[in-house]
Amino acid sequence: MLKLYGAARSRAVRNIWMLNELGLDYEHMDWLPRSPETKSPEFLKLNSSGAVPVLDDNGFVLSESMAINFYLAKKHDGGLYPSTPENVARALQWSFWETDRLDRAIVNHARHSSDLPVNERNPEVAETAWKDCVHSFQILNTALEKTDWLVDSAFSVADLNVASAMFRGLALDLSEWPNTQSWLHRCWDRPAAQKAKGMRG
Ligand SMILES: N[C@@H](CCC(=O)N[C@@H](CS)C(=O)NCC(=O)O)C(=O)O
Repeated sequence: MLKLYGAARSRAVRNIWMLNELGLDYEHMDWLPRSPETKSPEFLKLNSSGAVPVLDDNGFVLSESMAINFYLAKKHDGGLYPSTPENVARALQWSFWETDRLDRAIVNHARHSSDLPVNERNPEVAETAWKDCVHSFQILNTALEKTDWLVDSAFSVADLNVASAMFRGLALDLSEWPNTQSWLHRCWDRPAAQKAKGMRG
């Protein structure tokens, strides 16, 4: 039985979306980041950093949300794992790019412009993060000029990994980057994504 550790209000939402796409049954350990459960010795044995998400596939334990999605997409045939080495590499390229350039920026922007209590917000952090986000929205906009999807001609793990990390972008006005905006909504309109979104409460 597959077991996923991590609440939908964490990066685990990416893996919940993937599990939904693949129609897989799983046991959900609905734990928030930094919750007491994630500090238990049992969980620290699975991931010594204490971070979620973590996947346990019958004893094969994996952390890192992007890696978990590549593993699931490869193992279970849902048409989301690219079929050529070049396209696998391209999907990895986009996933690493997202983690490196956008993941922290989009979270920092949300936290320091709206999520944190007003007295904990730092406008300078929000502003720097926004500049990084804008740069990334432009890169995506250029990549999506002539295609609906990031890799090849169909939705894949690449779109899922990047779009899921851009969850907060759904609430932003991205009309300056129309290709990015329409792609983001095209991805999140998928039933598997909507189901994962609904679990965020
Ligand atoms: N790069 C990791 C990041 C994991 C991560 O930072 N998870 C956060 C929740 S979204 C967490 O558990 N933070 C608490 C901690 O690190 O103690 C991934 O994509 O899985």
